[in-house]
Amino acid sequence: MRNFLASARFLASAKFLSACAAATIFAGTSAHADQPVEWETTFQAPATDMMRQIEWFGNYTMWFIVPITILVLLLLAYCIVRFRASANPVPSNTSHNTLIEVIWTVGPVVVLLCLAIPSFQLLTAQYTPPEEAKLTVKATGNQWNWDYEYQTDNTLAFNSAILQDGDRAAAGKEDRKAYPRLLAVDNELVVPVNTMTRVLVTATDVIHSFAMPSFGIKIDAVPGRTNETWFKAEKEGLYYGQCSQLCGKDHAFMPIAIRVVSDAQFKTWLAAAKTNLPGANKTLMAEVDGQNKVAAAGN
Ligand SMILES: [Cu+2]
Repeated sequence: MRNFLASARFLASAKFLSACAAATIFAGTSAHADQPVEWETTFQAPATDMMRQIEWFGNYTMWFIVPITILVLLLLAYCIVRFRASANPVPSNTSHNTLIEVIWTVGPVVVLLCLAIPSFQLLTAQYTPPEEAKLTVKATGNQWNWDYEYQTDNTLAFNSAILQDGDRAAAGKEDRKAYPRLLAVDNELVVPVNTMTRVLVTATDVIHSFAMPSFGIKIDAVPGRTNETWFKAEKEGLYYGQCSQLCGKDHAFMPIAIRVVSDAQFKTWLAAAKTNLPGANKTLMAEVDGQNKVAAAGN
């Protein structure tokens, strides 16, 4: 109870309000796309059409959940009060009522149909890429980092691990808003904007899961098996996800970072990355973070 009161007080406190305000301002001005924010109760902003559909379905479902919960609560309360032993000393012997039985059978069937149809449509859409992929990358989960491989003319492969605090300065990633603790990585997966991207997902040791909330993708990385998912990011920026399958002691420390850039930036980066990955990343960061600073200043 004391904990509850403490959290209630916190919710009402200025600290919480200022945290909300800060989060709103951050979401509003940041050109760094999406990552979790404190006290978040909703999804991250969608960066793909698929995530927009998932978000829609989540909200749609609430239109059934909330009224049903309220109805059941009211019925329970009514029965508890109206038919309590003291007010109702002689209980009814009724055992059947055809009308009520039809209602409580047909009602749930209709509700389930209303949920099942859009749900299956969404599921089908997730497994049906609307067009042929223009870029294929392979993500391999390891305990506890990711290997990325670009299936382009000359294959590009590199490892992506959590950014250690000691390496921030050398990597030029000291801005903790853009490169948050536990989410930032040393080498991001770079992809072009508005490009159909296929992701082949596998693992070397145990089952991991490749998940990117604002893209609406989450798929298991299973050793000896290749799973496939896809996304088409609509907005440039830096997106964060995490391994989403318990995979050992450092499960919480194998983030996924995807940097969505323009087509031209991607081509330049890809060409440079094949010979010098750290150099290519630095050049790209300088360009993108420079643009963001201009955008944040309101120019
Ligand atoms: Cu993992």
